[in-house]
Amino acid sequence: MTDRVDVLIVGAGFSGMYMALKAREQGLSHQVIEVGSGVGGTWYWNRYPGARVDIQSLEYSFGFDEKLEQEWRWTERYAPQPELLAYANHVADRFALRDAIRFNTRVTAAHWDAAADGWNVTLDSGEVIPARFVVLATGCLSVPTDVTFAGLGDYQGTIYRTSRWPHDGVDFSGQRVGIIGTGSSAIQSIPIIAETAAHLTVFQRTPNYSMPAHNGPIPEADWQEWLADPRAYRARSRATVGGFWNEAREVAIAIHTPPDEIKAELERRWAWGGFRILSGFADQGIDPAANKIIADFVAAKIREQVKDPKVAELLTPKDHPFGTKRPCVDTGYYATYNRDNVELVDLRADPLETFTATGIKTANRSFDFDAVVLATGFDAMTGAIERIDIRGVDGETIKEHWAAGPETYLGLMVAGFPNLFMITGPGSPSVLTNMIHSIEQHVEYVASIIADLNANQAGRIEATREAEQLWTDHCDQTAAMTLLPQANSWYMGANVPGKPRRFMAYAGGLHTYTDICNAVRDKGWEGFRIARGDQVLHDS
Ligand code: NA7
Repeated sequence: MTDRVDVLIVGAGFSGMYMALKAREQGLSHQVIEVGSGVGGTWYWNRYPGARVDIQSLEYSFGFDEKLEQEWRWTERYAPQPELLAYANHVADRFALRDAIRFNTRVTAAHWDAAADGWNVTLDSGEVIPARFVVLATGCLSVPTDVTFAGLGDYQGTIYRTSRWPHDGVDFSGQRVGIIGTGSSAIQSIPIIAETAAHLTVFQRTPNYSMPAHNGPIPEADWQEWLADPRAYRARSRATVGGFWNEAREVAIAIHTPPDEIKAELERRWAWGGFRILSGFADQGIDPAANKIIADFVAAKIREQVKDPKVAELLTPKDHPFGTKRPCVDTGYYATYNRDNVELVDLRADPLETFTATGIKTANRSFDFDAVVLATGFDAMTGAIERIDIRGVDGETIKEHWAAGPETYLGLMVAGFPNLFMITGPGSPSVLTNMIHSIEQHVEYVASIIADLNANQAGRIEATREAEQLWTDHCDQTAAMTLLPQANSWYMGANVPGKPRRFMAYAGGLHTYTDICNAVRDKGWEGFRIARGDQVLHDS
């Protein structure tokens, strides 16, 4: 058995790296275990063409260190994956984090050891590392779904997954390419693949809403506004629902606004680009009538961009309200369907039956491909956590605990699993927000819990079952006030057959969530049980 560490961190993405830094600042021994061969998490794995961030890069960056903030310059409004990965590597180097990270290693199990008030963490090498605290920084979209298509094994061409893209890239020149999926990964990669492939066939099951990024160099005015006072800019962003600056108009109600005013406001936001259109009217996410106004506006924009009205119609979502599946931000997505070498296949009308040796057969047609790209998504939020054999105080696994859907306290802890923290876990608002701001909030909060335990010589903290139930109910009720549960989205677990349906994120916003966390702390860690050996120090 290896020497015990204070904190074992699973994952070396932005969460894991920042957690390691916080552990070091507190003088805690720590070890990061990372299955990839480098840092960066999402940006390490998702190297598909066109991959880029959907939040302005200015804000999609750490705010904990002013020098880091001043020395890093993003080249584009929405940074591409190579630049985001370079940033992750820069953070690792600048804060000398690599020595604490063991790469190419997977955590397979973590079992609670009551006698030691800690965890025995097993690696795929068989090595066991005892740890006082375990922090799961495993990411929300890190495990691809186990999609199985009939005949997949017979296919003689090359299969690529957007989330497991070859590190040296792929040259599609002259190739006949098929792509399955029209989520964010597909919507970002389709325009780029179409530029080089001889022919691209897009297999769409559900159309998605996408807004233009209007990407390019960061406008000077935006830089100046940012540089004038990044602290104030970030504080303003963190005080919003989404954790990014989007000119939210919380008193603007679409159903009480004259149509010409609505149109002018939506046009202005469309011209700015990205997610800004989501925050123009406060009733958009809760009132079907208001939502339809915005959805109709975006549908008209799709029709404007796509020359063939039949294709435009197929690309227009019909089965979910606007914004209830994660909307996409694109560069030239819809216009790509005006190219002669791109075809859209509607899998609802012509279902995919099987892969063949040379391609794909749908009910009505056969297609030959040199390569097929699977942009089929992730076992979101719970996938990475449930794949580790985590056994708590009663020997129950987290997967068993979540049999009816994930239940957590504040998205940070699970009852019966002491000293085990999740960063951006289910029940956190993270996937509905600027991920970096959520990560910073979670990591700083978890670090403050550990510091407080150490200051009081406490050995153990766990969420009470009552607090977990209350938080889970609160998450369910908050989501139910919105239109979000109406979509068959990965937020709902609907993209994974057999996965329990529950809206997995906290829909109350980053600002509200942060206030709740601070109130919990100010009330002496309400909802947590804190103990030293057999002695319970705090129970509420
Ligand atoms: P998404 O958004 O989950 O998209 C996956 C896409 O793949 C979606 O269009 C799915 O259609 C489609 N899909 C999945 N399985 C199948 C099968 N079996 N047949 C046909 N089509 C299928 O994943 P992404 O990687 O694009 O994006 C994930 C997140 O990353 C994104 O939301 C941002 O937060 C960043 P469906 O909609 O299920 O009918």
